[in-house]
Amino acid sequence: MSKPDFRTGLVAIVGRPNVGKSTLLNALVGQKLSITADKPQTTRHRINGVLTTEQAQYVFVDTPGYQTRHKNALNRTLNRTVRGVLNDVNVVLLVIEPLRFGAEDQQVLELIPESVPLILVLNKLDTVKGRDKLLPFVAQLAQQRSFAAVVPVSASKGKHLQELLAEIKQHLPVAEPMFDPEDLTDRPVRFLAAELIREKVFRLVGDELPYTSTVIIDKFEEGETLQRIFATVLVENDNQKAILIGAQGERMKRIASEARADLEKLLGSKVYLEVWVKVKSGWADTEASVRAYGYE
Ligand SMILES: Nc1nc2c(ncn2[C@@H]2O[C@H](COP(=O)(O)OP(=O)(O)OP(=O)(O)O)[C@@H](O)[C@H]2O)c(=O)[nH]1
Ligand SMILES: [Mg+2]
Repeated sequence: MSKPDFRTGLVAIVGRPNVGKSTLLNALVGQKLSITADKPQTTRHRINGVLTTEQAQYVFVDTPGYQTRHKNALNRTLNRTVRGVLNDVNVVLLVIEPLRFGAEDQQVLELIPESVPLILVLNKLDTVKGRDKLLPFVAQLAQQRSFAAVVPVSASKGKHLQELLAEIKQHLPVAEPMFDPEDLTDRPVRFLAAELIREKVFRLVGDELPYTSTVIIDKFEEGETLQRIFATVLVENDNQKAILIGAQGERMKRIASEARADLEKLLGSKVYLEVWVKVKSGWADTEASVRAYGYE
């Protein structure tokens, strides 16, 4: 039974690519649910992360970084995901990097309906040298939009997250929780597994592979002590396949073994993981195949 003044609501996390939205979601929820990398467009899906405290349930919605530079079907789909999320949440967190507000940030700001309380989150505070510059920077932004609050944080260092939660809570409606307090996400384990493998591909292959690789789980066999997972990484051409596999299969081995270690942590059991690489050219270019691979 929850308290009579218990609050519950949806909190969208939006911003241009690479500002640290997913790192922030994971830090707020206290579990790695959304993959992160030092590369734009790491996040491809809307992902809910749930934090339940004594007084409130925050349902955070991580979204893909909004950008209009690349214009294929995958990007159109990602941007549509961001716009869709903005219409049915109680609070929006616009994440930016401090002292930096460019055309891409501006585009995201303009998508946010005036009717939703908007909190400006200045992430990566740890990277800022002249903190005295923050005030005039924020004052200037506040001239074009009124923010419910402005909160500087460091997601990766876990700084000032309590202040952020306190600000968010004020804008959540009094309501019963939507999720069981034990639940951290609404995404199935199969999805989280595919994402963890994709993270390793992103991180270990760096810029040699275009951002269009994707992972599908072919089979997930649940056992009492061992989970057997069979996955395929889709790439665009043979050259990318060779890069991903690496000399003597070294790179793929490392991707699979790092993914397996994360999966064992996530599932709390032993994991047998097999990862194959397949060429499927142009998968990110047509709306039909983007949908077929699970992008809504
Ligand atoms: N120094 C510093 N780095 C951070 C902080 N938060 C995130 N990062 C780094 O910023 C990079 C991008 O983080 P992500 O969380 O993947 O960013 P994102 O906004 O979700 O990116 P997309 O999903 O691609 O839009 C990663 O290398 C993070 O480690 C922070 O508070 N301080
Ligand atoms: Mg992300």
